[in-house]
Order: sequence, then structure tokens, then C-alpha cells
Amino acid sequence: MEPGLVDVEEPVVWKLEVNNGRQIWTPLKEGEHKQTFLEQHILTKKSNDPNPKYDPSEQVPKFSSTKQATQEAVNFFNKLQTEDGHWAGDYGGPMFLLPGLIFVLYITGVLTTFKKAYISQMLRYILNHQNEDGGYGLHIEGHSTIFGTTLNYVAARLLGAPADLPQNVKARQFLTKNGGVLGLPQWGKFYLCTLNLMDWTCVDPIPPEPWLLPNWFPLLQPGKWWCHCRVVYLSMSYIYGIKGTMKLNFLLTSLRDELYGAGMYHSQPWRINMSYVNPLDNYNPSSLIFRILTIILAIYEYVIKKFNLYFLRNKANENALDHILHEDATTNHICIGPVNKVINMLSVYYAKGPDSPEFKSHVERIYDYLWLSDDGMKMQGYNGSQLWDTAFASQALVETGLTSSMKPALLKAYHYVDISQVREDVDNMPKYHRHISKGAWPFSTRDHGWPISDCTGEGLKAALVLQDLEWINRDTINQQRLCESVDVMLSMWNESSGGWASYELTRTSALVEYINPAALFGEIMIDYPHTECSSSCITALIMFQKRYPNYRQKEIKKIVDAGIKFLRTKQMKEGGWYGGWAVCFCYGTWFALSSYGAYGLNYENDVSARNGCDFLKSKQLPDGGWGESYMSNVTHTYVQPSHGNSHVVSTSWALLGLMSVDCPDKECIDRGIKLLLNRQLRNGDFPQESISGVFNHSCMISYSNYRNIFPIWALGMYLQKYKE
Ligand code: LAN
Repeated sequence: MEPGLVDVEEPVVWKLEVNNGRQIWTPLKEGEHKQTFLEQHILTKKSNDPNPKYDPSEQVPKFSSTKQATQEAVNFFNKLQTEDGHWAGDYGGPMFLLPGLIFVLYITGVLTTFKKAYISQMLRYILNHQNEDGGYGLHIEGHSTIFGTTLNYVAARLLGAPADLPQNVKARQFLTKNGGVLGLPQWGKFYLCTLNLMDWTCVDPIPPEPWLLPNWFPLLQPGKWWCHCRVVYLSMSYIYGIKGTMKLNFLLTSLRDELYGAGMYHSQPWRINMSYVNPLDNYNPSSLIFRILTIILAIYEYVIKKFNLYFLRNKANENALDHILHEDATTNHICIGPVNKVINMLSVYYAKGPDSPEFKSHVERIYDYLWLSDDGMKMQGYNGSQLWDTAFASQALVETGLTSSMKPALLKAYHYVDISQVREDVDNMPKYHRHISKGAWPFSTRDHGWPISDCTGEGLKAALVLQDLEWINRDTINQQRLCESVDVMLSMWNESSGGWASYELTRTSALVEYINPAALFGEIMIDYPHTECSSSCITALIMFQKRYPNYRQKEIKKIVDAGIKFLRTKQMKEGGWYGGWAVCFCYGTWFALSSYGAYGLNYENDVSARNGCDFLKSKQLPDGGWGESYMSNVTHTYVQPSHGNSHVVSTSWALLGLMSVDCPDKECIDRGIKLLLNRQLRNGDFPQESISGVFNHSCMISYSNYRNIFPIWALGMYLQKYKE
């Protein structure tokens, strides 16, 4: 056990139940359940150390040949598959999600109904991720911030940790030393207001009125923004519109003293600090335009209150609620993500009451987000990464060519791909600013249902490579369904840029970034076209066209050509591609080069492909592998890991990139493969190293299956290519 780890005595045994991708952890009494291999694996301590120290005597291949090592890696990985066919994994990382949930559970009174086993595991998680300086980061590997520290401190207190717990004392000291909670970014201030721990005049206004603007209205109509941004601000604006605030109680009164100093709450300079954000948290400083806008909006708020002018506000609140209820109903109350999940739930609590079916349905779906692992119970960044991992896993496994040894696993994976495809559009799409969904694959489950361009691409590719196996039934995911997924990808293609964004078309200009109110994140206002999303769609369309040449032939050809051109525009001067959804240039460059390879471009016949390879080669570390730091995502330049060691996931992406465009430097590839073989563990698994996913440039997110999927894929491609 690590120093400082809180040990919680628990006479319970945790069971993971899965059903059509839905993952629920339940505490049972000892003796009621015998833990499975998967459960034990998940709950066993992983290294997860950003500065791993490897025992040199263990840095040797554990198996007699590359083929044997691949087979063992596959055998191990397949033992982790769940009954419904997906690979379950840890999708934690961000440190602001669990607090948000705990606040809402506390305000709505639901927290008191939670079993103690959950509460103690949540507390364990929080305290486990406290940094040495007493603070908490935006994510588990991040430096301490005011946002991370305040949210986790308050959450720990609401979960029952006493104020004088040494960890809590340290957290408060961090806050005092760094200027206190008035330096919170908008989201932190918002949460404190809902708990009656801050005055609403300290928050940059979040009015619901913009939702009343007509659809043609440029820039400011939220329907044109990136879906995650707009739905988070939708429910925030509802709560802000009604100033939803919990009644003060003994604990909250004490928290006011703890956060501001005894008796100091009422003398805080709220208004002056409205737009102030502590530099520790300020990844994306606000623009002058934004600051002027907030002053105008603050005056508007003042006027509404002073003159009791609630006519427009009430209308706007009602309209926002209508949109919230639509999002709830169309996602089976899972909601698109963990932030709007909890704020929607709070909105419904205020609008419909705790006994309403709408609220109760929300409570039922909280568990979909809760994930237990060796470090405690967290709220995940999504309701899981089921389809995404399964689609990659299927392609990686098929790539090894060892498919006859894994028939049951691939049949189950095919089943998961089958049941998770989205089969219908949501109702009333234009009114609720929704794109088509029918035929798309989601990131997690069909119940969630939001369509994503690259998940559709990877889902389709998984279906196609599995259907190439003679024992897979092609009628299950029939041709019509494959075509529907192609329709989705074609509909999501942006003619203006030639690339694909994540969930929808890019709907307006990046100028809206000037009013990005969330200091924590960059580039969240519109759905930007991305290298990865585009590459998944391009490779999927090419693969589809090879098998079904007649379907929308000309359009596909035109769009794929344009997609490749788009990728060329995204190549950086140094030769690599920035990856926005994982770390970073290794990931982006793999995606781009895989499209080149599928399109017929390679090291010999294309300069851009050659530059991509040379870029990767220039980043190879002395140990033979690649190991990129997440600071690449933050700074937009390639950053080597401070400890100098490679990571298995970065190494695999680099190898896949090089091999997909036939990089002729075999020695370079051999050294990378050797690193993978040396790092492999004796049971076939690979070590969990630094965190590998990211969003919005600043926040990291775990993809725990990547450490198996990508080494298997790279080893598999190597076996196919070099037959050794
Ligand atoms: C995800 C997860 C999946 C990811 C990929 C499919 C991998 C990517 O290629 C496209 C973007 C997407 C869909 C994506 C976008 C941002 C998400 C939804 C997340 C990283 C998971 C969590 C994150 C979401 C924004 C977290 C909630 C926080 C807010 C700032 C609203």
C-alpha cells in the first residue's frame, strides 16, 4: 500500500455486472460472490506510476518467439473480456467528475441512500489522488490546482471526512497558500454556489436566454457549438437561471468557515472576483471580448433582479428545461457525458421534484458512471469506452492472424459490435440541434446513443474485419446496416475543411472561441475537424469500398480524396500530426499514416508519408521505444518523458504508424518490437504506465485497455509483415 493511502475495512466483495455494455459494480456480502479473474485483475494494484522504475533483470523477452509472445498477450487479454463481448476498463482520470456527482447527490439527499461501501471507496479514491503539496490536480497526474483542490476537499467533507483529517488540513493549507477559492474558474464557482458556499455574483453569468435565439443567429446560438460544451452550459444555465442553491446547514456553515476563514464569508469581495482565475488553473485565459460580455451580462442580471423582470428569464428557463428533458430521454438518462449528467439531474430535481419519474430515472443511471478499481471508486469520463475498445481490440486481434485460437472471443466481440450500433435517430432533430444517429456507432453503449464519427469508422472496420472470417455470420450486421454507417460518416464530412469533427458537423466559425468561458480547457466551443476522426472515417470508407464497390461510389471517392488532402494540411512542420484525444504526436501520426497506407501512399512514393516516418524515427528513445509525455498535448510540441523511459502504448502507435506506410528502416522497427517484448509481463499482460488519453488539450483520461490492445496490434502487424 502506498504511503498515505486510506485503508477502509470492508466486509464486502465487489461484483461487476454487465448487460449490453452496461457496467455496474455492486457490493455484496462476503461469501455471496466469488470474484472472477476480471474483477480480481481490475482490483489489483497497477503500477500506474508516471515515473516507472523497471527491474533491469526483468527487461528481457519472457517468451521464446515474437509469435509466442503475441499469443500469450492475446490469451491474457481475452481472459478480460466480459460475457456480453466487450472489454471493460478504467475510464477515469479527470479529478473534477466525482466531486460534481457528490455535490448533486448531497444537495438532492440521494447521498444518504448510498451504501456505505460506495461512500468509503469514493473517499478512498479522492484521498489516494491527493498530491504531495496537499492539493489535487485537474486529473490524476496533473499539478495541483484551485479547482481540483476545492472540489475534492469539499467532496471529501461531504463524504464524511472530518475537517481535521491530516489530508484535509493539508488541502486547506494548499488553498490558503495559493490565494483561496476566489481564484476558482467558472465551473468551480458554479458548484460552490449550488452548495451555498459562494455568492452567485462571483460567477461569470451563464444566462439561459441565448437558447431562445433563432437558429440562424450567428455564433451565439448554442446549437452551433460543440455538443459537449453546449449541453454542459445548457443545464448550468438552467441552474443559474433559477439560482438553484441548497439551504444552509451545519456542515455547510462549517465549510464556509473552512474555505474562507472563521466568520469571513460575508465580507468576501464577490463581484470583483467574478472573472478572476488563479494562474494555476488558467489554461485558457479569457479574451477582452469575453470580459466585456460578462460585464454586460452581469448588469443584465442585476437589472432582472432589481426590477423583477422575470418574463424573459422564465421563458428561457422553461425552454432550457425542455432541452434538458430531451437529452435525458434520448440517452436513457445517461446523458452525453459526466458533467451534464449530474447537472441535468440537479435541474430535474428542482424542476420536477425528488419523487418524479424523471428524477428517479436519473438516480438509476448514476451507477453506469461509477467504476471501481485498485485506487477506489471514481466517476468515469463517459459511461465507459466499451465500443471503442472492442472495435480496436477486434482489429488488433484479427491483425495477429492467430484467429483460430480465439474464435469464442471474436464471436463475442462481433456480438457486441452488433448490439451497440445505433438503430434510430432521435425525435425532433432540428429543434434540439441533433444530427442523424441511425447507423452510427457510439463510444460506449447503444443506450447512450450519441453518434460519433470515428467510433462509427472503427465500429464499421471492426465489423468488416470480423466478417472476413468465414465463421462469422454476415447477416447479423447486414449490408444495409453497414451502408447506414457509411451514410452517417458521409453526412458528417465537412466540405469546408475536408475533415471530420467528433459528433456533428463543424457548425460555425472558431471565432466563438473568443467567448470560451471555461478557463480550464482550450478549443471547446465548436466541433473542430480532427486528424483522428478524419483518419478513422477515411480508412473505414476505403475498407468498405473494397468490399462493396458500388455503394455511393463517386461520393466516397471524392470525400476520401478530400480527406487525405485535409490530413496533409494538418501535418506539422516537423513531420508529425498532433493528436487531440490521446498522447499525442505518436497517436496522431499513427492515425494519419494509417490513412496514407490505406490510400496507397507509402514511404517510397509520398514525401509527406516519409516526413511522418522521419519524424517518428527522430523521437525514438535510446531504449528502442517511444515514450511521449502528456505535456505534448498541453504545449503542442513533442515532449519526451522526464524519466527517459519508453511507454508500451506510445511505442505501439509509433510502430503501427511506421509499418502502415512501409517504413524501410527495419532496424528501427525491430528495436521498438524488442522494447515491447522486454516490457511484457510473465502472464502476457503489459505494465500500466502513464495515462494515455486526453481531451480539450489539458485534461488526461485513462484508457486501461490500450496497454494490451496496441502492443497486440503492433506485434500482430509485425508478424504479418515480416513473417517472423
Ligand atoms: C471523448 C471520448 C471519446 C473521444 C474519441 C472517440 C476517442 C475521439 O476520437 C473523439 C472525441 C471523443 C468522443 C471524446 C470527446 C470528449 C469527451 C466526451 C471524451 C474524452 C470523454 C470525456 C470527454 C468529455 C468532454 C468529458 C466531460 C468534460 C467536459 C469538459 C464537458
